[in-house]
Amino acid sequence: MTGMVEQESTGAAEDGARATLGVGMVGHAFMGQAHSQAWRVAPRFFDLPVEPRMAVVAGRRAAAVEEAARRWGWAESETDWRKLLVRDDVQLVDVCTPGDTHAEIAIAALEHGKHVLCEKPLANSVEEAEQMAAAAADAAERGVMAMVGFTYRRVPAIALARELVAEGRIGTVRHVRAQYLQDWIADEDAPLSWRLDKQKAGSGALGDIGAHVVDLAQHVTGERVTGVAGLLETFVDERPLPADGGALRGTASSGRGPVTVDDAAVFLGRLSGGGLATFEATRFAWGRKNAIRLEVNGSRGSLAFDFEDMNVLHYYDATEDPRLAGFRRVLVTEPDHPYVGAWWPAGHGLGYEHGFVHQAVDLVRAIAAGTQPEPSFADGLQVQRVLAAVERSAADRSTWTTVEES
Ligand code: SOE
Repeated sequence: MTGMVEQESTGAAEDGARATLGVGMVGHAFMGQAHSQAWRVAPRFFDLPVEPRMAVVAGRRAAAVEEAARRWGWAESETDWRKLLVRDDVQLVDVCTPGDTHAEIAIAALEHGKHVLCEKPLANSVEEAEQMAAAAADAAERGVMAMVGFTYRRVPAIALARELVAEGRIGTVRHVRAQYLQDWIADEDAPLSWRLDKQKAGSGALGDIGAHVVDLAQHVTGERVTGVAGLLETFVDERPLPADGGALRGTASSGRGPVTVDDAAVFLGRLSGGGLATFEATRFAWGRKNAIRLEVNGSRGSLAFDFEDMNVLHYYDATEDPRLAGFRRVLVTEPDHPYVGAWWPAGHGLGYEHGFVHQAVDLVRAIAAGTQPEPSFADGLQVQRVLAAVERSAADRSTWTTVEES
């Protein structure tokens, strides 16, 4: 069955026939676990037009993928992801593998008429991202949808920030200050994760976490980064080999290997509306665990967010009486805030995993409605072009570099 939602009896007489969307997920490490949780929880808290069904998870090692299926609630497991493409009970393929396999899996799935959710960054190169965006455009004509997982868009405070900018509450955007700060490899003896291997990950901090803040800056402002000047640095160029396949915050074994990606990226950007942006992405910021900081200054006010205090958005209204004006700390935990009404009573707060649930909800609703989910593969390609421009600029030693247009 291609791209369609399957009509299936739930077996519960009072429910009658209920439409389901069979999901097949590829990869079951950190992102696979976050996505599993989302597929399981989404239909319980949100009213969905179709019920996601966790049909099958794929992974290369039989014992590990069987255990993942059992633990995370997948009905079956497979050791060959290609088997998912020919299963009638899979309508959506969820790609949670390292970047070097995104293009192959996503394009094959789209060609087999499966909707696709693909982890970020979309690909390891602009060329691959172009092929993926082209495959997605073709598939969309057949009603088959593709979405890239820039999950932080679905944090309620970020969604609220976007609404406020769109409503004109801070006026014309003058500045964006965007940082993604982590410290999980600040220790020089932290093992060589696959995220430090260019072959697997494409780039380092730039693609892994810089991609998120490029997407967030563009998403919140509704603008595009049109040009950049950047620096990339690798502080530690050799590390102990991992004992456990290169998991995030994994353990080291004996032997050492080269780091082939950037450890940190710093760049300036010009926004399509004329504003200026600064970006910083690093895993060497001791004490910063997952600090995604976004500040937007406009002609009438400012907004500021930090993921380490993710239920809060700071808002400054420059039109207020100057004697009383000041940053307002908005607790984004009210039923009127984006996504929040589906969860707990006001004030009880959400966490990291909820963004993945909201992503699943928005994707399922778009598929059921036959509309293009966002961010699309074209959006993922555009972010990839920004990353590539930063790499070119850094290689040329800070030459101003225009971001290519599609
Ligand atoms: C590792 O830096 C990582 O897991 C990223 O790959 C994710 O995209 C981010 O959400 C958390 O950190």
